[in-house]
Order: sequence, then structure tokens, then C-alpha cells
Amino acid sequence: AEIQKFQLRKLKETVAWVYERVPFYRQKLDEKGVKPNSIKSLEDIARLSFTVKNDLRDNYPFGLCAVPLTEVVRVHASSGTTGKPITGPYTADDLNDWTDCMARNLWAAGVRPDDIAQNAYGHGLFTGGLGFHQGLSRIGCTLVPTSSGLTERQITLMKDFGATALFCTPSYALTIAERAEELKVDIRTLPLRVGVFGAEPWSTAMRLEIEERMGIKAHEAYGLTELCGPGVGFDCVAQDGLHINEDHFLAEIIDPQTYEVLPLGEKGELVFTSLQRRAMPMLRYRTKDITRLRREKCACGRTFIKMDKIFGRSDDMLIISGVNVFPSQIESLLLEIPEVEPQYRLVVRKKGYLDQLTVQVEGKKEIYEAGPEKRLEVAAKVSGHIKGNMGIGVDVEIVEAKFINRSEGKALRVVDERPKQFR
Ligand code: DLL
Repeated sequence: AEIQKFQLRKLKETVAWVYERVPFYRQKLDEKGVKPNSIKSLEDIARLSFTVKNDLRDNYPFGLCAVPLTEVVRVHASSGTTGKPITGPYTADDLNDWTDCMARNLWAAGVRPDDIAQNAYGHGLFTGGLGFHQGLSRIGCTLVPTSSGLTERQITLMKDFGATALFCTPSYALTIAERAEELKVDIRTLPLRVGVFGAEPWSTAMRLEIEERMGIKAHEAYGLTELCGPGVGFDCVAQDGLHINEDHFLAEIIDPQTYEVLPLGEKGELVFTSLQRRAMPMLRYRTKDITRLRREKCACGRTFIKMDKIFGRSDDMLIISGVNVFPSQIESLLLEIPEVEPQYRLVVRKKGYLDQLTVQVEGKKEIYEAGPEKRLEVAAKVSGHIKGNMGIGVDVEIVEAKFINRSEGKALRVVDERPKQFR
């Protein structure tokens, strides 16, 4: 009740703030006949229009900014795969709030001032590097800003400095684990004990794999440039869903087809309204991320609303033979097959009028080297496993070690080879 009262006050302030300062929002609110003082309850949020990525692109770079640039002390941006980047401007107070959100995230994962923190998120326009940097600094860790890449050096520094905590994308964590194994460095015997990973979808099976190969607890960070970067949602020692910093971000779940707001517990697209951002507030921003919300008391004692691990994005969802397929579902199934490595990509091709999915996955060295017959046998096992669990027929190619490009940031999981008009 207390948090909801706080949210309502902040929602009213945010609507008034953008109504007065951002022509884009004023026009949208006027179209709906909503004046700032017409927000009386949290449910009134349903009267506001959604904001989508294209709105940010159309207003690139600072059209949605609610303060003059003289008050902006930092701008981050996400590269995206198409067109202009998305910009994320911050006032000094926004940066301070973001730092708090990140510190909460890291603290919940058990990161403490005596940790030696290796921050291998890309430092630069991407929000990962500096977001973690700020949160780790606020906690007072011994911070080692390695940024991403130069994997051998990551491993050397991890060993030499006695890093106890690692921060990077989950796919890069796996890249580091694999390189260490090749260099005969057993990370499990090093002081490393915890990691906070995020910025891309990863399955629970992938989390367990990282925990096993590094001998650590793998925790999670969720966020997006449009809202601040990492620090929107985070898991805790219970490792059972992600708490949302709901004094800063008001979450809703909608049906991505009908835009209807769904009740707690139903799976759909996550929509956020920022409650305290000054430079670039967001009203009902559609993330395209698919999850569900739960309000329950967590074993860790926190009462912030929880979301499930992101299931996938509504826009990287593939539809194969009428079945919705998220790369993370296939990832979980691949991790159950001991003959293959968790290095994979999904290639979508057109076979006549039908979409055909080919799963390329690296065979374990001894499997690949055992020859084509063995590879075919394992490929059949993988496709049988996918068919048995998801009901779709896919082609499987067992590829050799290092066939799949190793990730240093967000992994590229889907290669779409369909002619443009079919995508
Ligand atoms: O990826 C911010 C971030 C940095 C989060 C470091 C966590 C750690 P963007 O580059 O704008 O921002 O990408 C945002 O990445 O909408 C999700 O689709 C995806 N994403 C981020 N975190 C997770 C996660 C950063 N934990 C987009 N699980 C989001 C699944 C995630 N997907």
C-alpha cells in the first residue's frame, strides 16, 4: 500500500513534468483528453498512450528530452541493429538514482565493499559498463574496469588480482570460461565467487552451466537504455525471479496483440513508466520483452514486485510451423544434451513457403572428431529432443569447435536468411 501511494504521487508528477516540457507527450495526452490532474489512481495509467522505440527514433536525438541540454550531464545510447540509436540522457539527479538502483542490484547479489570487482561489460555508450561502474563504486568495491574483450587478459587479471566478482553478459561469461579451460586455468579454484550477468536473454540452464563451470553464484541484472540501463530489475539470493525497483519504474504486462493490460501472473509484454526520471521520462514504454509479474513476499525479505526471467522478446520470437519459438527455449534444450557445447545459433531459411529452422550447435571435441556418422547420430538426438519438447521439426547441424563466433557482448543467436519480404 505504501509503495503504491508513492507510485501514484510520482506518476502524477511525471505526467505533469512531461506535459509541460515535451511537445510529443503533450500532444499524445491531449489526444486522449488527459490532463495531468486527471490522474487520480494508478489504474488511470491505462488512459495514457504507449510509447514505442520508433517514437524515440523519430525524436532522435533529444526530442523527448524534458530538460535543456545544459542540465544533461551524460548521454548513453544503444546501438540497436537498425537505424538510429536510442539515446539515454541523464541529469545529475538521474545519474544518482541510477547509481542507487545499481547498488541495490549488486547488494542483493551479495556484492560487498571487500569484493574485487572485474567489470567486463563494454564501457562506453552501452549502459552496462558505466552502470555497473557506478553501482560498484557506491558499494565501495575494489573496482577493475577491464571492459569487454581481450579474453586472455581478462583471465590473467582475474587470476593476478584475485577477482571475487565478475560482471559481463552471460554469453561473454561462457566465452571466458571456455578460454580459461583451454588455457588450463580452473576458474573454480580461483577466489571468484559471484557474477552479475544480463543484457541479453539467457535460460536458467545457462545460468546453472555458468555456475558450474566457474564455481560461482550467477545473479542477474535487467534493464534497458530507454529507462536508465541496468538496474531496472535484479535477482537476489533466492534466485527466483527479478525484483523491480518499483519506486522508480512502474511495471505493467500487456497482451502485445490487443494491448489489453493483463492481470498479475499472466505472461505478456512488459511495459514501464518511469517515476523519477527528469531528463527523459518514459510513459508506458513497450519493451517487447516477454515475462510475467508476481507480487509475493520473497524469501530474501524484499517486497518489491517480481518479474520472471525474461522469456524472450516479442520481436526475436520465431514462428516455425505455427509454433512460437524463443531462442532461449532451444538453448535450455541444448544444455540438456551432454554431447554438445552451449554454443549455438539459429538459422532461419525459407523452404518453399515454409520457414525452416536450422540449429547449428558445436559438438564436444571428441564427438565432432569421431566422424560424420557420430555427428549425424548426435544431430538426430538433438532434433528428437527439440521435437519431443516443443513439437517442431528442426534441422540440426553439429558444427566444429569455434564455428560459432564467440561473444564479447550480446550474443547473436538468430541469423535470418529469409528473403527480406518474408521477415
Ligand atoms: O542491455 C542494459 C543492461 C546492461 C542490462 C547490462 C543488464 C546488464 P540495452 O542495450 O538497451 O540495455 O538492451 C535492452 O536487452 O529490452 C532486453 O531485451 C535485453 N535484456 C537486458 N537485460 C536482460 C536480461 C541493456 N537480464 C534489452 N534478460 C532489453 C533478458 C535482457 N534480456
